[in-house]
Amino acid sequence: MNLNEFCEAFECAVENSGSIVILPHVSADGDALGSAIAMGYFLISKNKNARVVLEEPIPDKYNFLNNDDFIELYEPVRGCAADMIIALDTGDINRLGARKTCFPADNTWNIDHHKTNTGFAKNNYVDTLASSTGEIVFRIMEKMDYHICCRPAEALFTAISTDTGGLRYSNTTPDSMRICASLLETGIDIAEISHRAFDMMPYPKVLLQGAAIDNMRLYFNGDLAVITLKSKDYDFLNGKEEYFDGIVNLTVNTEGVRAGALIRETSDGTIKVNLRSAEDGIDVSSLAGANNGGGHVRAAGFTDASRSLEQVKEYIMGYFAEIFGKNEH
Ligand SMILES: [Mn+2]
Repeated sequence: MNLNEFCEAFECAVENSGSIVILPHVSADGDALGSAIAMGYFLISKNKNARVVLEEPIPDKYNFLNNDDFIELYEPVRGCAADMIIALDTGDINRLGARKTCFPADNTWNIDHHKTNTGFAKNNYVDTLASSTGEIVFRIMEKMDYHICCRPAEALFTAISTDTGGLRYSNTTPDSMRICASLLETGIDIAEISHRAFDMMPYPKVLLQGAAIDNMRLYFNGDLAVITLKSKDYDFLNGKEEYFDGIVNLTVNTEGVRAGALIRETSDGTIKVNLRSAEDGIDVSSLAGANNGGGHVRAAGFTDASRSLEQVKEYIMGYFAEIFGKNEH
């Protein structure tokens, strides 16, 4: 289905629906939240009873997007039934978490850019060349003659800029930049949005970075960086797991490092491993896959409930010893 056909069908479905629920994926990131919130403003402008229903509370760093009462937390008792349901930035139905029970067969819509999208809705629009779902949502709104400004413009800029690392990652296209340029023309404060989305950190996260750097060691002449953290090393987080977002990048952001691992003990004793590779020739998803985890060539992870932190570290060192062809502990 091309964009024109999709928009025609989508417009018709919106017109014929009174209540519409918008679902971003679990552990919603900037793209999922920004796209969903922008879509909420759009549908409300069409006088629809629209709600964005989230699996978890909005992470602190994106709280600036939470300006309206149409954004709510999922409550199983209340459910999220509606005339029309739209999943955004969600590759497969399990990424809806508990809310997948509100995803019936009829009048469901799936707008996404993940290559792995399973087409789980009745109506699917998946553009794998788009940098972000925000970019697709922008195009849909443009086609439907919505005047994008203010809050929806901020939400879409957040979506596109976070999925492209501030228009720096290889998924950034001339189109992503053109769309961001037109969002900028609406008068949004991109310095403020970027500061909140990329630079600003709550103090516990600053402390976490410090702990991670303190516990990072280099091996194999600097080819591999490993951060190990016991749960007592980060008890100041008070369980805010979202602060771990991006911490593993400290490994491959170190000059010369070709692969990195963050190995940490969680409060229930299981070990969580985040892996990064700085080159396509080192595929960390195969290491993750061999341990019932998953991910991409350069970013992957797994959880281990049977081994200790030291054992997992030993195992990972053994794996990379083969890749880097040296023996060192
Ligand atoms: Mn996305």
